[in-house]
Amino acid sequence: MKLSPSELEAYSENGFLIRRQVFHEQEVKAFRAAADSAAQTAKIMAASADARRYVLDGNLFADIGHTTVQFEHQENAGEIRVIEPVHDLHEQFMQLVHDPRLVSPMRQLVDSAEVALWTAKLNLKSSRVGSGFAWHQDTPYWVHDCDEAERLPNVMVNFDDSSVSNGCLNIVQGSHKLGMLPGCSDPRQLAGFYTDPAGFDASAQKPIEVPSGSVVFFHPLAVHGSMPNSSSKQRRGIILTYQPANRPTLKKKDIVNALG
Ligand SMILES: O=C(O)CCC(=O)C(=O)O
Repeated sequence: MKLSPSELEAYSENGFLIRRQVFHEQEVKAFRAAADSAAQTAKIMAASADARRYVLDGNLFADIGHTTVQFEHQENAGEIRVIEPVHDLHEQFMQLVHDPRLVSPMRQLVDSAEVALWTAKLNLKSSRVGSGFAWHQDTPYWVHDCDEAERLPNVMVNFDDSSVSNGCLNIVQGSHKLGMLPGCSDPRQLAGFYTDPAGFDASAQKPIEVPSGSVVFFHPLAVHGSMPNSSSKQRRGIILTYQPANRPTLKKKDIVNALG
């Protein structure tokens, strides 16, 4: 399960690395069911009296304890876009945190004998209504909570076949080498979190078009984003982010060392 020298070389050159169909069809079916069930749970949580609801750039968010649920824009506000963290909302996702197919490569990418979870985001993108995500790096979200934000590699597990038409992840090849880039300065409330397009070459973008069950490891400094889902097919996936062992998670601040 370890990454080969050529895979490690590709990751350090490109800022990402794809492994196709790592999870087989039965496992992927279970992930899809878990995603749908977590979304139902999150809807109930977001409607509860404990939820703190707010709107940023036209999108409804709800914070329930340490969990943040982000809904789709206005007219599709019944649909969930992101749940973070999601690993403790479903046993299937908790097991995935410890799966050696993710943990073994992560030990190499984090450069640590043992690793812990940093955060886990469920990214849902419903057919026709699923929104895009503008170009961004992850480090600006994390630098205030972690002294080593460059040591927080991601892995996205794709639950559906992912293509440009259903809004697959897009990564700008080599952009992780540019360091932390300036954010945008337009009137959007979250503008500062989106990378200013003047700072990188968007023509180097690579759409991660992969069959379900495939995984993509990517660097926290890699500029990435996605287009809206214009197809009749859903695009669901989870992004798990790891760190050296014995460090607290981003939001709940508990320690979730990976067993795999
Ligand atoms: O779900 C997507 O479309 C992109 C996800 C992403 O870029 C992120 O969660 O950082």
